[in-house]
Amino acid sequence: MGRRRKGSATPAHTSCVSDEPGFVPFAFERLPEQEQLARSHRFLASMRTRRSVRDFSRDPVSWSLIENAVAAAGTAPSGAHQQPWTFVVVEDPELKRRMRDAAEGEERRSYGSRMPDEWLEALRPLGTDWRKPHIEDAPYVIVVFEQAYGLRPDGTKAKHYYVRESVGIAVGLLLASLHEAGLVTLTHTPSPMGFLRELLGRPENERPYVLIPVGYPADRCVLPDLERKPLASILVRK
Ligand code: IYR
Repeated sequence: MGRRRKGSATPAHTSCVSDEPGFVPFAFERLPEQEQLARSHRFLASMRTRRSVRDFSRDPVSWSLIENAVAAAGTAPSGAHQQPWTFVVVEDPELKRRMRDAAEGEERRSYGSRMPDEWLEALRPLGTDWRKPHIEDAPYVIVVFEQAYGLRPDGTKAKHYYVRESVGIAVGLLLASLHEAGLVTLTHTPSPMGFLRELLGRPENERPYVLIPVGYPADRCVLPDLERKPLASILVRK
């Protein structure tokens, strides 16, 4: 960012050819405009069909789709390129049952007394409650952990930067990749979700960020009738 060669006013990134150690040429393929537009429209049309799903079928999903999606998520930009994320993919039925039990225990308390009326009111259109069958029904549950700090081999801590932002971007790519692969997901944040670290045996520097059941919608699946904000209300051009 704004990196300048010593003793020069020219930003280094104005040229993609560099003989500086630690830098390599960027093999960038510039697309014809027609192709750019076609790809951009195709991606938008696809993303417009993405929905958060709460009723999952128990149909199996090819492991390669999950692996590829996690690999795609791992391409996300991150603070200081520290890649402060771990994706734990759970398929073991017993482990999923224990995650569901723990999540439902917390959610029962949240819906029962911890969430203020305003919050419950905001969630009403989504039709959510304390029951979380998707954690057991979905063939895979991806639990994303943020690495609050790094652990060096000698056990000392390395500061991580922009962890939440970095992991949020990675999760966006993960969701888009799973959607492109013809799967459905739910971005679920059981509250609180500290129990996931212990249940999944993760180290002390990792914090659960989100839990994502992945699979196919159940035959009986219904969705809340929601609309997305129009472009004119989210895009400001100056
Ligand atoms: N964690 C609860 C409540 C919940 C909160 C928000 I913000 C949502 O968008 C949806 C649900 C639950 O998972 O039910």
